[in-house]
Amino acid sequence: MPDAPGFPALHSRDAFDPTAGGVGTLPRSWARHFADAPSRSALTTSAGRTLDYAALDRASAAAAGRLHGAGLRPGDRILLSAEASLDLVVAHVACLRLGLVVVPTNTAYRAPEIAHVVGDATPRAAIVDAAERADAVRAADAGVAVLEPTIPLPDAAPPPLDVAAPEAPALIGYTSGTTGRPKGAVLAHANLLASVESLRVAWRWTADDHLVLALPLFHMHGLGVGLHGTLHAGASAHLLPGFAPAAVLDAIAATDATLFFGVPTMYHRLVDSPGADAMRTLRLCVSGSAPLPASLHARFEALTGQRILERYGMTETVMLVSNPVDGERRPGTVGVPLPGVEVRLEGSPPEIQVRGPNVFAGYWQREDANALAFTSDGWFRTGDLGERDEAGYLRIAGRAKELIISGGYNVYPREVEDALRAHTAIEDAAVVGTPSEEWGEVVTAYVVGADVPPLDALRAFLADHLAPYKRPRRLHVVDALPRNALGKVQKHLLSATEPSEASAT
Ligand code: MCA
Ligand code: AMP
Repeated sequence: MPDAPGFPALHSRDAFDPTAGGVGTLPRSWARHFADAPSRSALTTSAGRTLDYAALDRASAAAAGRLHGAGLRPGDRILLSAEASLDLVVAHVACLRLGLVVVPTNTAYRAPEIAHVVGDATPRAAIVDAAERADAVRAADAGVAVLEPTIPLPDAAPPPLDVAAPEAPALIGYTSGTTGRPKGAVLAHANLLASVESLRVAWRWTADDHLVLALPLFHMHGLGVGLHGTLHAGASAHLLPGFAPAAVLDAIAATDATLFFGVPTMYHRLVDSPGADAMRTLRLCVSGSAPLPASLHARFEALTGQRILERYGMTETVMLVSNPVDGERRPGTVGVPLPGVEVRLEGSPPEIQVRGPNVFAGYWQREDANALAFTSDGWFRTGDLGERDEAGYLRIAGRAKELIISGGYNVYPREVEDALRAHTAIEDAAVVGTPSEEWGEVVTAYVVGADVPPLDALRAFLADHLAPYKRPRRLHVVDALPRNALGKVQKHLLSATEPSEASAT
């Protein structure tokens, strides 16, 4: 009997149990590997650093002791905003083992974006790897203890670790969902565990796997799938501080890697890179966070022999739906629900609604948003539109929510419009996503005003307000925005007039 009625049962159902055999939380899952496989490699870097499970246990326990000695207690929020590194991983593992609630925060954020997260999540501490972001945290709240990823605090004996309850909050991921300022999706320990257990089963992730991890560790893809999945499977990952095709290909060749996870923009850059054939040796290449064009799927297969496995997820739910490892992978679809996940298509046009042990319980202190995010019978409304293809696979047919996905990063038009309207020359602004081969979509602004500065000057103006990936890459000055009788901008009319990519700035 399939988990998700209406979808073919394609994933392995090998012993799927959302509690992973009763362990209940990620820290308790990791503790099994600390005890059973101490000398197995957990993390490697291109600088030649490695951490086995025993070293990860020792280093994270020591870091947890220092954080506890400084007064941090279970349930306290701690903002983490740093480039991927062994120190960051140790800090993250320490926080979860201690029962702190991690608030991963994009390193590209500017001061106002950081101030919003600090003001909303009210962290007691922050782990940050750049002076500018440290200053932004302190400016937002002088009471936050700001630390480097090495956590340079006096040593102290840790309290009992790995004792957080499955229902206790583990992570707050900021995401806008539908509209407005980013909201914090509160993921419980049980949600994080259920999702990686489901992936372990469906993707046949074992201790023999070695992942090349070039995704940032401040979003669910790199953190909740790449890092958590690796450590849950007792496997290993090669950490890269950022994405560069040559570094990824070198790491694959040098480390006997078996897995690579990326966003479509990464695959787009890899197919254009010399030596991409090195990916041929991998067991599995996974794509997600944004739609993978079927043409890119085909080009990648021709070059590397790999049929990319596309999957679909959200910050609020971690992973939901995936193409199968063993069965047919269908380009242009995201596959079928993962073990334990239920998916239904409701309304017209049909919205994807989900339920399962991986799905969060609600947004941080946002009862108003929670009332809209869940149906009266308890399903989470993704805001994505879906349909089944002829083989029963789920295809994402569009979005009911206003969201632009550029290079796998989400951009909420409203945030960009507000920042643009703060410019004295701009009377009105509307922001939409327009197609791009490299980025999937690019942020495109339509503005009204007599003396609107050129795009470069506008981007420079926005630099104080918005992360670089949110700043428009295309600009159109128009006489007026198309509005309906209620005064609402008809954005579909704007994107329909977008000139071809060649004419873009
Ligand atoms: C960087 N820039 C971008 C983006 N990334 N602009 C638009 N969209 C982007 N995604 C800016 C840079 O700041 C720089 O701006 C200019 O573009 C050129 O940078 P470049 O060096 O080419 O970019 P990069 O640093 O190589 O980054 C490209 C990237 C990166 C590696 C594709 O965007 C990335 O890591 N994306 C992954 C995002 C991710 O992890 N998403 C998962 C969300 P300037 O010229 O002004 O300096 S989690 C999620 O969605 C759910 C759970 C799911 O399903 O996974
Ligand atoms: P986030 O809020 O950053 O977690 O982004 C989640 C959103 O990314 C989803 O609601 C989808 O709109 C989108 N997304 C994730 N994976 C895919 C995919 N494979 N294809 C299309 N959209 C995706």
